Amino acid sequence: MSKKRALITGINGMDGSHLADFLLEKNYEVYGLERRTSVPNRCNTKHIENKINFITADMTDKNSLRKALEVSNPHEVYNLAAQSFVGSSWTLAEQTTKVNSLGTLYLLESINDHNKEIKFYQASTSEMFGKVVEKPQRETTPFYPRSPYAVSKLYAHWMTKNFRESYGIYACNGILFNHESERRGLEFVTRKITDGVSKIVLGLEDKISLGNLDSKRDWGYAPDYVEAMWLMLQQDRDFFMNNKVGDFIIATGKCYSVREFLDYSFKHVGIDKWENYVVQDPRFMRPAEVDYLQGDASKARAVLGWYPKTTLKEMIAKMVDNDIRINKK
Ligand code: NAP
Ligand code: G4F
Repeated sequence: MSKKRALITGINGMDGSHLADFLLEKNYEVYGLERRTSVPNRCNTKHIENKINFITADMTDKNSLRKALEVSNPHEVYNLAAQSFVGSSWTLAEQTTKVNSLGTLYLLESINDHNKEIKFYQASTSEMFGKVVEKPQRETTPFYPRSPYAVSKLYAHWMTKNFRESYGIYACNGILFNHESERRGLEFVTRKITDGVSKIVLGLEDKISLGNLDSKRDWGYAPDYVEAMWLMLQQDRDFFMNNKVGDFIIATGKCYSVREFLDYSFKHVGIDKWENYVVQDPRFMRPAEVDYLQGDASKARAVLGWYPKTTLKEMIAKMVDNDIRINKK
C-alpha cells in the first residue's frame, strides 16, 4: 500500500517538528512547508532533515500554497504556521492577521480548488476564549479574544468551520490550550523560565525578568498534543461530516499560575525561594491580559480516546534538564 502523504505548514516550529516525528513514526510521507529565511532555521527538524520533503512557500503568498499542494498532493494538511507569539501581535497586528487569518483562507481556498477530499487540521487556540465567560472552557463556551493574535485566530477558526459547512471539506479545528516542550521558542514564558533557571544554576545569570506572574494557564506537553491533531483527522469521513462532530478542545484540565510554574522549575534544581531570582519588568506586561485558561477535553476523550499523558512537573523536569544540557556547552 502506498504511503499516506501529509503536508505540515510551520514544519520547523515546535508543533510542526513534533508532528513530523509522530507522522514519520506512522510511516507517512511528510512534506514540510517552510518560509524562506536568510539563515536556515531547522533547529527543531535537524534530526529528521533528510526524511522531510521541504517546500519553500509562505502563508501570505497564495500561489506558493497552491504549488505546495500540487507538489505534495497530500491526503492530510496540518496548518500550524502562524505568527504565534501573543506579545508581539499588538506591534505586528497586520502581519499577524495576514499570516494567521488570510494565510488560512488562502490554504482553504487552495485545498477546495486542488482536491476536496483532503482532510484539513487548523491550529485553533484557547486564546480565543480570552476574557473567559465560563470555567472551564468547553467547545460550547463563547469566545472573547483579547489580542490581535486571538482575533486573527478566531477568523481562521470560523473560516475553517465555514469551509466545512459550505463545501463539505473535512476541516477540523483543534482548540489547543497552551502546550510546551524542549523545542518551545525562548520568548514564551515557560521556556524563558526553564532557560533562565538553567543559566542561574550554571552561574551564567542571576535574574529572570518577567511580566504578569498571576496569570493562569492549562499547560500540557506538545508531543502529547500532536497525537490529538492526528486523531482529529482519522475519523470516518461520513461520520465526521454527518454527525456534525465539529471541533475539539485539547487540554489537561489543570490550571497553574506563572508563580507555580516558577516554583516547580526552581525546586527541580533544589532552589526553594524563586523570589530571590525573579524581577518584574513592565516591558513584559500586555495591553490586555488573558488571566485564566482551563480546558475541558472530555469530548476529545470520549470521541477520539485522547487524554494527556505527561504531568506539568514531568514536563518541567524535561525542559529544565534539556536547557541545562544546552547551556553547559
Ligand atoms: P511556533 O513554534 O511559533 O511555529 C510557528 C511556525 O509558523 C514557525 O515554523 C514559523 O516559521 C511558521 N511561520 C510563521 N509565519 C509564516 C509564514 N508567513 N509562512 C510560512 N510559515 C510561517 O508555534 P507552535 O507553538 O509550534 O504552534 C503551532 C500552531 O499552533 C500555531 O499556529 C499556533 O498559533 C497554534 N497554537 C499553539 C499553541 C501552543 O501553546 N503552542 C496553542 C494553541 C495554538 P519560522 O520557523 O520561519 O519562524
Ligand atoms: O507563554 P506565553 O507568551 O503564552 P500565551 O500568551 O498564553 O500564548 C501561547 O499559548 C496560546 C494558547 O493559549 C497559543 F495560542 C499562543 O500561540 C502561544 O503559544 O504567556 C503566558 C502567560 C501570559 O499571561 C503572559 O502575560 O505568561 C505571562 N507572562 C508573564 N511574564 C509572560 C512573561 N509571557 C511571556 N511570553 N514573557 C514573560 O516575560
